[in-house]
Formats: sequence, C-alpha cells, structure tokens
Amino acid sequence: MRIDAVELRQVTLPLRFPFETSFGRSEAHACLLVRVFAEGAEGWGEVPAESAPLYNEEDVETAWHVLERFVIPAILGKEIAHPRDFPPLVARIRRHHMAKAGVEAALWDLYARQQGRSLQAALGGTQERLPVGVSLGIEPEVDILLNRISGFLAQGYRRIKVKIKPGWDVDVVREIRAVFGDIPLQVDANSAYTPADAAVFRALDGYGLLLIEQPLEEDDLIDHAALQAQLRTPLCLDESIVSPSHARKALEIGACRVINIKAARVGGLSAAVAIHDLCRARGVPVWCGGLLETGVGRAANLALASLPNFTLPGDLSASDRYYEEDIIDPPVVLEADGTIRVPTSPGLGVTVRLDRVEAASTRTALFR
Ligand code: SMG
Ligand code: MG
Repeated sequence: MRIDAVELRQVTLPLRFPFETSFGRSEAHACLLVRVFAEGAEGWGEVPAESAPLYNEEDVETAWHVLERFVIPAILGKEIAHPRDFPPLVARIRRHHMAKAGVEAALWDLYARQQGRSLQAALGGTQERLPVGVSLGIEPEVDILLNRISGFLAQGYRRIKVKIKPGWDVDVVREIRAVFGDIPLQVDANSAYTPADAAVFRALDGYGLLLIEQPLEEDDLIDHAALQAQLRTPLCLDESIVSPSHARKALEIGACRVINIKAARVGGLSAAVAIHDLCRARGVPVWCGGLLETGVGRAANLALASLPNFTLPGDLSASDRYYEEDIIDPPVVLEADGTIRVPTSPGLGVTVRLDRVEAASTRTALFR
C-alpha cells in the first residue's frame, strides 16, 4: 500500500454520564481520528488520548504534534506492505504510544479492507461473540453506584468493574457484595495507592474479586510483586505494561497474574498481539481494556479481544454505555446474553458516519 495522504481530526463526544476515576472526572471523550488513504482505499484509527495527560503522559495536543511532525512524515509516500512494517518506521520516536497506535490501527483497517477480510481475521481472532463487562466510575454516593450496577446487570453485562481510590474502596466493595452477592466483580485503582496501603488490599482480598487492577504507580513493578505475594486475588497490571518487554518482566518477577491489554497503551495492535501471545504461552489470562473509545476504537478493540487468550470479560461495553449517538453504523450493541458480536465485514467491519464525525470535529488537517 502506497500511503497517499493522512487526515487527522480532533473530535470531542459528550459522555451520557460523567466518568470519575482516582485521577479525575470527565464529561466528554476527546480523541484524534486518523484516516489513512492509499491507492483509492482508506482506513480509520483512533487515538483515545483525552484532553489532559492523566491516564498516561499523552493528550490530544501532544498526539497531534507528534503525528504531524514525526509519525505522518515517516509514512507519507511510503510503500507499506503490511501493518507490521509500520512499528519499525517509527521505532526511533520514543513512546507516544497512543499516537502511533492510532496510525497503526488505520493501517490494519486499510490492509484488511484491501484483502476483503475482517480485522478480526487479519489479527488471528477466533471468538465470534465476546462476554463483556462494564467499568463504573466513582460516584458522589454509594447508592448511586449500586443503582447503576443494578441497571447494567439488568442489561446483561457479565461482570462489573468499579473504580477505587483511598476512601472509596473496601466499604464500597462490601456494600456491593451485600446487595448483589457473588457477581463477577473487580476493582481498578489507576495507581491511587502506595505500598503503605497494603492493608487496604489485604482487606479487599477477602471479597472474592476477579482481580485488582493497577493499585500502585506505573513504574513500580517491584512493589507490585511484593503486594501480589501477600494476596490470593490476582493483581492485574494496566498502566505499568507499555510493551511486550514490560509484560515479560512483570510476569517474571510476579508483579501480576493477569494483564489488561490496550493497543493504544502499548503502541499498537502488533504489540498488543505480541503481549497476548506471550501471556498465552505462559498460561496467563488477559482481557481487553478500554479508553472510552468511539466506535472506531471500539470496533478495533473487539477484533483484538477475539484472540483466543482473551479469556476474561473486557471493558468492551456497547456504544450506548457512553454515547447518545456513536460515530459508526451500526453501533456496538449488547446481546441479551451479555455478549457483543465481533464485526465480520472487511476491515473494522463498520461504517464511519462522516456527517457525525464532521459535526464532532474541532480541528481537521490533511497531510499529503
Ligand atoms: O472504555 O469502558 C471504557 C473505560 C474503561 O475503566 C476504563 N478505563 O484504567 O482501565 C482504565 C480506564 C482508563 C480510562 S479512565 C478515563
Ligand atoms: Mg485500568
């Protein structure tokens, strides 16, 4: 594929409900959409970087800058035979994983479309329907959270994840267990704790959680290993795992027993598949995380999560979990049995609604 042009758009979509994590409250999803043109075909990818560098070090402005100045120039006019040939072209640019991952996703979509295959097939995915979970933010009161959990369970979601932070942890989990009994439940701290908080996790250890996600700092594999040794509940790393090499090291020192895979965090779908393969070889389960993606990123997540070692329900909710109106047709929907069907049409398997993308765009540029 000879890359003729790349369109970048900054898009903001309002959330149906505010989403609060240990690092802040969000009322809209800000991302970049990448559209790559080659030989009369096109492919789409999403950079789910948000408007501030709080989940990781990137935001939509830094991603735009790095894409415009460094990543897009590295591919314009180039012949790229396969999406796996893209990471080496941008390897000398340090980090900026979300920015790179958005372009790689667009190349995968383009490549799969040109071959008349689904992205799922191109990536090696095998599962047709995925049991999915939903991630719930911190609320002003526990009753509000309990109500929301009840609503999502009624829709059929197969597991609940709740965000925790100091002061919103053990008591909240105790109440959830008291009301909903033995539902599949997990928690995510987004690094809000320190090793001095080990007692909180020993208390949580008594509640039969599926896993405890990213309790400590991103760069703190050693302390995660020390904490894991005190717990029966598997620790799951999210922010800490930014590459296949981080995944290998974390598993080798026992820093976690499960990994949350997000292509955006690890620099692209190729790296995400590599982490999947490494975990599969070691018998370590993985699941697909989310970054509140629009349908463009969501469809790619579904294709990725259909690989065989994605054995735990992902943060792969339906479009209407966050958005009144998604920017793809058809939207992602939850089946009554709590599963989502993986798209099977060529590429992402969905149609990007240009009218809605246009309406949500705050900045657009075409590079050729
Ligand atoms: O896409 O449903 C989703 C969001 C899932 O909780 C989620 N993501 O740390 O796993 C995580 C968070 C990161 C985003 S917080 C704004
Ligand atoms: Mg997380």
